[in-house]
Amino acid sequence: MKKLLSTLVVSTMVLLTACGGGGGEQGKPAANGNDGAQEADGKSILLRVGHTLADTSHYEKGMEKFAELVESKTNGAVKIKSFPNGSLGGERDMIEGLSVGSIDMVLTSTGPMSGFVPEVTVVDLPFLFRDASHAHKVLDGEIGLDLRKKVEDTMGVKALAWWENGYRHVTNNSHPVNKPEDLKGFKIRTMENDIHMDSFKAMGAQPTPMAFTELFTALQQGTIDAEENPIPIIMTSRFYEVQKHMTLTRHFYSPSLLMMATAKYDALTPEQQKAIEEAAMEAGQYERNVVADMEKEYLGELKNHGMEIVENPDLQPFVDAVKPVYEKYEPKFGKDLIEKIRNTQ
Ligand code: EAX
Repeated sequence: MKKLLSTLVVSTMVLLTACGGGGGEQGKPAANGNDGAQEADGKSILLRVGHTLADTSHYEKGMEKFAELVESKTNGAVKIKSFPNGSLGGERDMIEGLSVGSIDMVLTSTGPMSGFVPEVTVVDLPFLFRDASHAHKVLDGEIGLDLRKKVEDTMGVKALAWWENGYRHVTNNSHPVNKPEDLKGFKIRTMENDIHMDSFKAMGAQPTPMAFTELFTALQQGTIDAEENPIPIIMTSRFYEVQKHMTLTRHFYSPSLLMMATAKYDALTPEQQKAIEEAAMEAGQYERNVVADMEKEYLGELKNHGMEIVENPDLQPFVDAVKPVYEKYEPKFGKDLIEKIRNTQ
């Protein structure tokens, strides 16, 4: 019932947004027979992409590049309109919306995917990747392709490309965190992801799963003590206003997936489909570089905003603390796959 309700809410929000979005009439057959939404000119197809981050975020910078590439590769026949700030709903709701056709495209982290395609959350295991370039090699290789295919087969959507959210770090409003024991008793917001929740339980905290769209208010009201997110989000979603401390724990590498409703994809010509796929890949590479630049640039700015940052914690105690998570999930994902990921050079 809850799921149905949330889907109805999303559909209504999308319809209201769509009408208010000035994107032309919803559903009017396109000049080339597509059933996509029309631009006012009645010639081009408008695809709406939802995400939860700020309009100054790495996701939005990637979206700007994606829109530019799609328009140039299709000579203006297909246009992209980004809806940041969770304006089309939280990630779980938008993912649901893809499957019921109320959302054209979504850029989401894999976090909330555990309820849809549990297999894809192998990438959410703690301390799995050596660094971002290791993660890129895995995601851009055979393993990443298999995971995208798994998403497509399970959900009946197009999983266009791996983008990046980034390495996640713990923030809190109480004291510096130098070791797992310092997390004891923290009510920490996590994504709606079993691995993330089990990891923080193993580290001694009390995980509270919550949609990103509710997070800032929960921090502001103090209903949770801590959260974890990449540096670009802590900056562009202004968490420094409600979190005093950060420790660069790098406990999860958080990839993102750009997905598209199959009906919208199928309504495009083969040339337009190829253009969308190429643009998604190229914009994803661009967006990863934006994350790297923001991580360098924003650490100093967060200090200027008053955050106290533990930059080089000893991570070994955190790695040791989450060993039970691997004992629990290795049988689920398969030891071979985890070893294959770890050994990718
Ligand atoms: O995908 O929910 C989160 O903490 C994510 O980092 C955010 O929605 C971007």
